[in-house]
Formats: sequence, structure tokens, C-alpha cells
Amino acid sequence: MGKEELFKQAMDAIISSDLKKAEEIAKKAIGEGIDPMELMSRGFRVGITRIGDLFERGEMFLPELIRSAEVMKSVSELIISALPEESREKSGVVLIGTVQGDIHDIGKILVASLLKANGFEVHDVGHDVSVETFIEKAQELNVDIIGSSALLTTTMKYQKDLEGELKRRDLRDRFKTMVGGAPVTQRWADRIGADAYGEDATDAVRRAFELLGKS
Ligand code: B1M
Repeated sequence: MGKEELFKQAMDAIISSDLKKAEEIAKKAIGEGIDPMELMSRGFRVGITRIGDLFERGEMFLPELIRSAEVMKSVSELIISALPEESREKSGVVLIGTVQGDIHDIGKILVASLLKANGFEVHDVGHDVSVETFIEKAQELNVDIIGSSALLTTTMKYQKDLEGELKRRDLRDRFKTMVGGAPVTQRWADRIGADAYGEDATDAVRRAFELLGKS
């Protein structure tokens, strides 16, 4: 089976919330040496995005969205286990979390895992994280980068609040900031004054290296 066909089957497995099929495809692709992150972005993620679109149009309901999300989460764990071993040399320290009011965490977990695989020490503070917690933890753990993920148009504003609060506390130059999540764009990052925007997990790693002058 060709790579494109595998990607299509991965997408279909998420749409039909078929965990067994999704796991079979992931194992097959990994066994054939396909880049697990490419399988994620061109296969599974396309499937869950379609589900989101159907949900938005009222052609699919919350229980189905939840079922597909569960398959997506399980298959992400398989993908993560196939990422290269953590590199020994420390690339930098990153704090990552999903902003307040937002429980979407599949993408954030993937970003955290790929950063780890690239030698970053990553502190994942979870989801529904307040601006206050982002800042407190960043200081406590003495991180280089604060990464925030937002999946809802209504929660993106907390990424802006984080920038504002860092400025207010005179900490803006102490940390680099990176924003990401499906509704987030480079334009939004520029508008709120974030240092970087990560489009996907691979891009987030590239940006993190750039932020620390290691590109
Ligand atoms: Co929700 N949801 N959801 N949902 N959900 C969206 C976001 C939505 C766009 C679907 C839609 O209507 N089309 C919509 C938001 C609309 C809007 O804001 N205008 C929506 C809604 C409305 C909701 C609820 C309100 C539904 C309800 O209850 N009525 C509710 C909100 C709950 C809350 O947070 N308070 C809700 C709930 C859920 C589930 C729990 C069922 C589930 C989440 C499960 C979980 O995460 N544990 C879920 C899911 C799965 C989705 C969609 C379908 C898929 C998200 C996902 O996992 N994508 C989503 C539709 C969509 O995104 N198009 C949707 C796969 C993942 C690999 O990609 O998260 O984009 P992504 O992460 C990528 C990049 O964005 C980037 O890299 C990642 C890896 O490539 N990235 C970063 C992410 N974070 C980064 C950080 C970085 C850098 C890059 O630096 C720090």
C-alpha cells in the first residue's frame, strides 16, 4: 500500500472512529519507516479536522466528536512512542499548556513530545491553565520559552492577556513566547506581540530552536 493510501485510511479511521483500524494503520506506517509526524499531519489530523467541520455544520453531534477525539488521543500516544529517543544535549527549557477555559490538549501533547524528542526539557502544565499559573510556573522552573495553545476563538484572548501580564510585571524580556492552536495564525502572533507562532508540531520545534538562536 502506498503512502498516500495509508494517509487516506488514517483519515477514514478517525472519521469512522475506528480505534482498531487507526492503530493498525499507525503500526503499519511506523513499521514501513514513514515519518510518524507526517502520518499525523497528513492522515489522522486531516480526519479530526473533517470531524470538526461536520460538527460545526451540525452534521455530526458531540458524542461522535468525543468518540473520534478518543481514537485520536489513543493513536497520538502510539505516534509519540515512535518518536526518536530524546537527544542527550539540552536544547532549552519550555513551559507549555492550553489556555484558560480550553480543554483541547491533543495538539499540545504532540508539540510537547516532539520538543522533548529534540532535546528540550518540557514542562507540560496541562489544559485550562490561567495566565497567573503560566507566569508563576515559568518563573519557578526558570524556563526559556512559554508556549501556549488555544483551540477556541473565545480562548485565544488569553494568549494576548499573557503577553500583557508579562509586560505589566516587567517580565516580557525574561521569556520568549510561542503561540499555537488551530485558530491561531502568524498574524495573531504579530498582533499580540508573541515571539513566535508554531503552525504544527514540526514547525514549533523549528521556531523553538530559532527563538534560542540555535537554528
Ligand atoms: Co472541540 N472545538 N470543542 N473538542 N474540537 C474545535 C476546536 C472546533 C473548531 C470544532 C468546530 O466546530 N469546527 C470548535 C471551536 C470553534 C471556535 O472556537 N470558533 C470546537 C468546539 C466548539 C468545542 C466545544 C465548545 C463543543 C461543545 O462542548 N459544544 C467544546 C469546548 C470544550 C472546552 O475546551 N472548553 C469542545 C470539546 C472537544 C472535545 C473534548 C470533544 C475534543 C477535545 C479532546 C482533547 O483535546 N482532549 C474536541 C476536538 C477533538 C476538536 C477538533 C475536532 C480537533 C482538535 C484536535 O485535536 N486536532 C477541533 C476542530 C479543529 O481543530 N479543526 C475542535 C488535532 C491536533 C493534532 O491538532 O490541536 O490543531 P491541533 O494542534 C496542532 C496545531 O494546531 C499545532 O500543533 C499541533 C500538532 O500538529 N499546535 C501548536 C497546537 N498547539 C500548539 C502550541 C504551539 C505550537 C503549535 O506552541 C506553544
